[in-house]
Amino acid sequence: MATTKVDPKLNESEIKNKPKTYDGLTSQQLIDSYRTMFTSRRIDDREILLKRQQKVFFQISGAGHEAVGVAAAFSLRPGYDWFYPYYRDRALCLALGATPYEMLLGAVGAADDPCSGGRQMPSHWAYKRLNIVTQSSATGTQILQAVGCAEAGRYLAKHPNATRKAEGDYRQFKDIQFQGDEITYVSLGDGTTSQGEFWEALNTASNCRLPLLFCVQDNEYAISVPVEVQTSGGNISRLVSAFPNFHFEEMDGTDPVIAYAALRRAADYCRAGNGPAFVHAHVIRPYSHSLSDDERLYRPDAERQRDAARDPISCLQMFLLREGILDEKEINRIEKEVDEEVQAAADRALEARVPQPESIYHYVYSPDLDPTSPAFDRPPAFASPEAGSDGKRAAASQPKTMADLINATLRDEMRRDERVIIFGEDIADASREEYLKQKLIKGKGGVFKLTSGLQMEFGPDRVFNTPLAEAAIVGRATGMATRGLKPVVEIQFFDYIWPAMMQLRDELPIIRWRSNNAFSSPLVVRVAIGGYLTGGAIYHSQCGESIFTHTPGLRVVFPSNSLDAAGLLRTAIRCDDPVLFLEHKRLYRETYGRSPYPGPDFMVPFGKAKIVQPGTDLSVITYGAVVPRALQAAQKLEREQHVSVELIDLRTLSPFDWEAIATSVKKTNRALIAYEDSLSWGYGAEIAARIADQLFHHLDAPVKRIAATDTFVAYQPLLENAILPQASDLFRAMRELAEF
Ligand SMILES: Cc1ncc(C[n+]2csc(CCOP(=O)(O)OP(=O)(O)O)c2C)c(N)n1
Ligand SMILES: [Mg+2]
Repeated sequence: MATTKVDPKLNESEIKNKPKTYDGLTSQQLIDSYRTMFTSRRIDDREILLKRQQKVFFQISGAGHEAVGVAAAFSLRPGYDWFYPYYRDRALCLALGATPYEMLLGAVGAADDPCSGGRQMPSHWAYKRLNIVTQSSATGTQILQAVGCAEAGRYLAKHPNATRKAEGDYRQFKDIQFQGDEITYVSLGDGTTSQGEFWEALNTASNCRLPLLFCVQDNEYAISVPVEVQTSGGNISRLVSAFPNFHFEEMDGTDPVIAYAALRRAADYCRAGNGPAFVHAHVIRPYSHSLSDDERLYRPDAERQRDAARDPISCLQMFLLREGILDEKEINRIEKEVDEEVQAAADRALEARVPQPESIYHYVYSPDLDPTSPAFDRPPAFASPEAGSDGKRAAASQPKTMADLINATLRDEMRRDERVIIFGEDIADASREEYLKQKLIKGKGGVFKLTSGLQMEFGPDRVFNTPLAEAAIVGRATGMATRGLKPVVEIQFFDYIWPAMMQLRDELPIIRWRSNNAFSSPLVVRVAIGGYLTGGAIYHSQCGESIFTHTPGLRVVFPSNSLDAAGLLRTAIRCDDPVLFLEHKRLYRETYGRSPYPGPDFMVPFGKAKIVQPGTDLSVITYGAVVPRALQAAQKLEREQHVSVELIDLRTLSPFDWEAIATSVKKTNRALIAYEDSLSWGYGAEIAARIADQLFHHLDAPVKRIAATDTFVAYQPLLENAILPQASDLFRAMRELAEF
């Protein structure tokens, strides 16, 4: 371990009186480090014991990683900086201010476990007061969120007015704090550097010079897979060294003095606004991966003993003795105190209240703001054509396409709420702003032009293009929303949403639930979806909405016309939950369902279907681009065979309007669910099952579904027509059901 040289500028008496430091750490800080590191290890040991006694249900340790954690905590500020740690960061969290009792509450799954209220495994840290953000078990998903967190800090420093609370929307419930020179810390293991999201995060942190401190804790194993299999050449520092704007450190992370010096330099670099830092800490993993793993199966004794010789706890103990900072008696006293504290904390935690089964539904969605409530039901205020002789007013009263109204709604919401920011692929007018300023170009504003003109009005820090990386779009947005911003991001085509699937399934929708309401990430993901494009083919025609309605915590919206799109998008932006907003490409510029702009306050609540046409003989339940096709079929059936069809447009798929369906089916006694996605396992399966289950006695015919074939959509229009449900298919299905 290194001892600092004394500053040569000091005079002799100053030198004498100046307390000796060790690369900036005082003796007291080293003693505190020892206490924290020892506490961390002892909590692990206690949990292991409790697991063997079956009093806790999982254990993963921070053993071997204690020194780097404590050093990071000394270099950063709890409740000021932001932290996206991972499960080995027990010592970091203790050093930042989490207590052994809090940690043991997590181990037993207590109701008052501050990390998750017994919902997550232990060592999934989340301490709101310390700005330690909830994390999942999925390795690496925290990294892009940390990028978004760092971006949010920078944005808020530039837009302090955005932090103001406002009545009547999510802002009322979303506190914002920022410091201006804060750092975001994110840690991960060596194996996790293999995840694509890690590289996406490095790229954006580098390109945007974000104050983000990466801390890779390299214990040379990812469960049983050694580092040379994960990382070409076996050293991650070498691979990342070409990223511009970074400060790099690679050091022995088992030595708190060396680790502190490196982390301090890294933190200073970030805090000064120079850009991100990458700290590569070589550590050990003396306790196997977790209690479910036995490393003796893949690591020979000699290798394990080599590691044990570098154990940070015993090394620091020897250092303290050698330097005369503590004697044996004092070390024994600290260890005894720690043992007593951990024992007492464990005893208390074992007595703690457990969560009640009824609580499982708490915090799936915001408890504060219900987007199905009347607060989100606001009538349209159309501009009247007579009201003004100016051309503008007259134009506003003209029927507008869905594309126009989505654009207008985004614009009005951005004017109203400075927390709204928009990003995605190609959504800016032009990233090379000078071309716009010199009026050399008109600007793009989205491949479907839905965001056209927004960058020009709101500037490039509120409307910007991202790299072609869907996980990064959603992950960054999630981090920003955790801090209180309201990202409204775009996924260019539903067919390409899949790189973001980890973020959309394992992260965004469950941040609130898994943190027991300590954190939330309300944001909007707009996605161009669907087929009927004549040539859209496999990769520009997909639906697949049921994959997302199957995810608790996510609201899923699918409008069929301009007016609903405007009203539902506004609700999506103002509500307090994450929303997947599906926009059918074929409907963007359709003549069907155009509407004048309904004004800046028009809202449609979620979970309220629209009766497109009332009827008495059968109920057709549908949404999206099937609505106009079903309407056409229903009108023909009425004309030709006097069958009266009640046509229901669900508008939102999660939540959905069961009451409207039930009321209709009780009246007509026949139900057809029509949707564009492939038939099997689709959205209609759930609706059909519910009808069969709950309305069985009201049915005069089997519940029917009509949907696409169980194939992808083909390019050749003849094939496309055969695959997707057409008005003629809907007509036939309705007629058969009416005749049953
Ligand atoms: C995306 C994902 N894949 C697999 C796993 C299972 N898993 C949990 S930890 C882990 C190894 C992580 O190794 P590393 O990043 O080196 O961290 P360490 O545990 O060594 O500190 C694996 C494969 C997971 N949690 N998430
Ligand atoms: Mg590892």
